[in-house]
Amino acid sequence: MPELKALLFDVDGTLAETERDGHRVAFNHAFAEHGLAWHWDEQRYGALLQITGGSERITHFAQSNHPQWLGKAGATDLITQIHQDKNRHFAALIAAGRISLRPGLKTLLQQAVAAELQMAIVTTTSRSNVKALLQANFDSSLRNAFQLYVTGEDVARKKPDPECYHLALRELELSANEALAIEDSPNGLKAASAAGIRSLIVPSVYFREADFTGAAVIADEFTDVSLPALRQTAGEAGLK
Ligand code: XBP
Ligand code: MG
Repeated sequence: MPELKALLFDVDGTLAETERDGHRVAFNHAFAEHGLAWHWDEQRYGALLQITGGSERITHFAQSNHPQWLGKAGATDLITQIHQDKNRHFAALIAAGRISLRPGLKTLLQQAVAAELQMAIVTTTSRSNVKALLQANFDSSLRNAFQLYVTGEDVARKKPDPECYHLALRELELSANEALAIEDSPNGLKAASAAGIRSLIVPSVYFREADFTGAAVIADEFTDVSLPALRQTAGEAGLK
């Protein structure tokens, strides 16, 4: 039975509640900055999370709600610009301390460092967003504990496609059953499962009622998770 060698962490919703209070707010700032009377309230944003990737999400919204705007010359470039501006607003919100880490996360990371597990970030958000979040919330020793960062810029297809997880396994030279993915959403679970990796699911606010069939472990918060218990439960589910 293979030994658990690595924890692969998703970012948005998993490390912190970045979606509702961070990205959503930042998208709205960017829309206003571009003179667009678009506003994503909490409920609408929850539905839009089915579409992963910030620029993909804006494009999908425009296709469904503002097709004429999308048909204009230059709309694609404008979406790229709005997305970049959204990420600038997101970084400012993070730097202002508006988003805290999910409870219990740091303790689990410290336990994993002490156990000499490998740790990686496997997200399809932009690299700049990951850097902003980690810079604001982790000291250098915890930041350095992640030996690999796979982000949206590194893949052609975002979650639920497994490409990011395949890439992480290749880079870490691990087989799927030596790693555990830590995710908050059905799209994240699908991505990990499609790569053959088992998941610990810590649902974020938008996914409290979601279907996580196939997860190895489901916990409300990291405070309910300890590394020894995780190893044991994951072991019962096939890891050791
Ligand atoms: C993250 C996403 C991202 C964020 C916004 O998914 O879907 O699009 O919402 O970030 P996951 P960007 O947590 O599964 O990686 O605007 O940088 O895409
Ligand atoms: Mg997520």
